[in-house]
Amino acid sequence: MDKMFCMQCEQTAGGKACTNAGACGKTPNTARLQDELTGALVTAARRNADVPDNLLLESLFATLTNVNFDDGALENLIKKVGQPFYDLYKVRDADEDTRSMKTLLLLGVRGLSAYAYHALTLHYDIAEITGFIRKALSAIGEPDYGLNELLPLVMECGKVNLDALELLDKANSESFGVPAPTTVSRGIEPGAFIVISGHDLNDLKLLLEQSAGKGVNIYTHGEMLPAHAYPELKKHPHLKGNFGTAWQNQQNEFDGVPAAFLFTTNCLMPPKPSYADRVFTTAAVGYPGLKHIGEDKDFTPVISKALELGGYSEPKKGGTYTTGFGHSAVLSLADTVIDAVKNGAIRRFFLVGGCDGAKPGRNYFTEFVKQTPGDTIILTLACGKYRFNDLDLGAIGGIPRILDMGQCNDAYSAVKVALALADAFDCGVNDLPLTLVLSWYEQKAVSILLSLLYLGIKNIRLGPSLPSFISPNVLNYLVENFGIKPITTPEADLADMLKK
Ligand code: FSO
Ligand code: SF4
Repeated sequence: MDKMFCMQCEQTAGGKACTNAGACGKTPNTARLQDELTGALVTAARRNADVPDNLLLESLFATLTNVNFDDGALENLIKKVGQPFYDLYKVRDADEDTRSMKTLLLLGVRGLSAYAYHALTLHYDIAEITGFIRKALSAIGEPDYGLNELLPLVMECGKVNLDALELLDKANSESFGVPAPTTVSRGIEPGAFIVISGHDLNDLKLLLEQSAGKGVNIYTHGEMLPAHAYPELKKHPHLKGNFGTAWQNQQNEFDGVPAAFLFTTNCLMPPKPSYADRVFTTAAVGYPGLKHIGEDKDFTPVISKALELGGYSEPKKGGTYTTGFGHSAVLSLADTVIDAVKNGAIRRFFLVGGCDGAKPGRNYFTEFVKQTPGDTIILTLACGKYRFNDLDLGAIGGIPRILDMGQCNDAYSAVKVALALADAFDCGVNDLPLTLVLSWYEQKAVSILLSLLYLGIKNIRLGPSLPSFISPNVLNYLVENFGIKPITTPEADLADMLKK
């Protein structure tokens, strides 16, 4: 009972697996309950048992890194699924490559579930997506499946994840308007305020509506920054700006701040006692002792807490960020971009995106971007952008050199732009002057990587380290078929990329 086995994220202990306690703060009991919940979902899928879509997605979401640490909430989900535990250790007894592929499939499905969950929240039809999730979970429990059966499912996971991202892109822009380039203040005004983190734009919308006229300002944090670009969200005058940076800095950035904090999704870290009394969770997120906002989405306790704390009495100065370069904003510049490529003003695009994390090796991404030559454009998305989105790298013909395309789910925007450029230049995506340099941390990044592989995108650089659940043979397959490479140094990698 005091042992665990979890290797699902990049900060896993010793680069191998967390076996005594999670580096994320997860206890062995929480890890056991998450295994049990996953096992119950596998059994349900194998028996065709009736598990409603919202329960299926919320349960998988609750097993993602930095989402749910609350044993009571996990026990409740297990009870609701109501199926006996399929012992995941059976999967762990399989040969190394089968284990690796089943893990890749499971983690891809977990990431996919998070995106599908957001689309479901906005009432979009996810039946085909959940149909695939059930098929994949059933395959994970299939004792006779080996590489031949699992590889097509892993690729299908990439396809279905792309479908989910496309659906979510449609859901977000139909619900909140088409995102447009927006400058976001990093300063904090005097008075009560709430900081909202995570990826759920609908939670932000509800919070903005419920807090309107109550004397409380709202600031985004981490992956919520791109919310400022959506017309239906930014129309609220009390959505003031962005507080802090990426998720892994929260324990320092929240320390002693007189504001309420709301976590709508990952990435939640164990809160310090100095601010735990003011942190709230909702949806799949949970942590023992923190107040949870239930399905009624009544954010009154969050608003009351912010008013009670009162905020700062003096303004806190800060610079600005620019966000909102989704596919429609970038493609509205298509003619300028195409001309700039043709006349040599733009030599190459780099997509430097993905997750952030605490490892010092992640400075690579800051250094990489700093060293990119002035005739290159950096497309970015997800929380990894905080490594460099405060840099002023200037512009090329009026196009800023750093274009923030949004959250991790906006990877769809990057794909759409890449496909449109390939079309305009009458070539394949792999023939474009485009290199992908991705940072990964957790399972959503795994599902996005699978989508890129499904699209046949080659020569992706991946860092800061390769996933520990990839066996040598599976890695060989990825290297031989997709040319995936680990990052080395910014100097060497840039020299290699610019040779092409
Ligand atoms: Fe980051 Fe966390 Fe969006 Fe992730 S906040 S790390 S890949 O959950 O989802 O980019
Ligand atoms: Fe370790 Fe990551 Fe699992 Fe947490 S989620 S227990 S840090 S591998």
